[in-house]
Amino acid sequence: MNASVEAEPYAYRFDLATTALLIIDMQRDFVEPGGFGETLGNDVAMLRRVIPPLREVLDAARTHGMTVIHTREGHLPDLSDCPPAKLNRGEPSLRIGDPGPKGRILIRGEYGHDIIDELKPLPDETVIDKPGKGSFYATGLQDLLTAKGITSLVVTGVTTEVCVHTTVREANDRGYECLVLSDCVGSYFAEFQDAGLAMFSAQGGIFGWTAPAKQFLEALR
Ligand code: TIU
Repeated sequence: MNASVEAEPYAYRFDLATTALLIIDMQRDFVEPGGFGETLGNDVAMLRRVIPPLREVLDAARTHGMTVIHTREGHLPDLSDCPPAKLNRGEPSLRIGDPGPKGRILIRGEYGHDIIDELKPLPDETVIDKPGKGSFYATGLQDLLTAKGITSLVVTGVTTEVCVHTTVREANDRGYECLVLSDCVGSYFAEFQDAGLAMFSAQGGIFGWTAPAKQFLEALR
């Protein structure tokens, strides 16, 4: 099925068969109180507002049989995949790997590292574990997309200017057509949300397109 979304800077056209919904890092550590995001000094309420529209988009994607891919940022229990530069940056109250209220912070297998219940992956949906901000760095994402014939990505998740931006930039350089759903991505900072969104579609779509969830849902009807 071919569809067209009213978007910035112009219509985003895609084929459902070659498009994946990418949900970035909707993990308890980022969006629930007591996790990594809060230990960095952030207000998680800023991110929780994306949950309802994202849930609607996920339901629609599942109904239409779209490929759905979730990512999680995190590290091995021995931290061998976490560079000291990341571990020590910012002198946080709790470091990656420290025991926190949701288990060891940002460690694979811990409760806080997993995806929130509202967006829990189904058994047939891929979950990509990534050590960095980008979803392509040190993961099997590109091989997976190639194997599935995916050329377009509808991108959602957190945070807009960090993992979402890094991923879209990586994807853009690899030739993927990215649509970022503006109310399904969130930042701890209102000004970064606005600027981050504007950056995607500026200059004729330098990194891709943006549109609110309702325009994407409309296109699927
Ligand atoms: N701190 C922040 O804004 N983000 C991250 O650390 N990771 C993601 O964006 N997933």
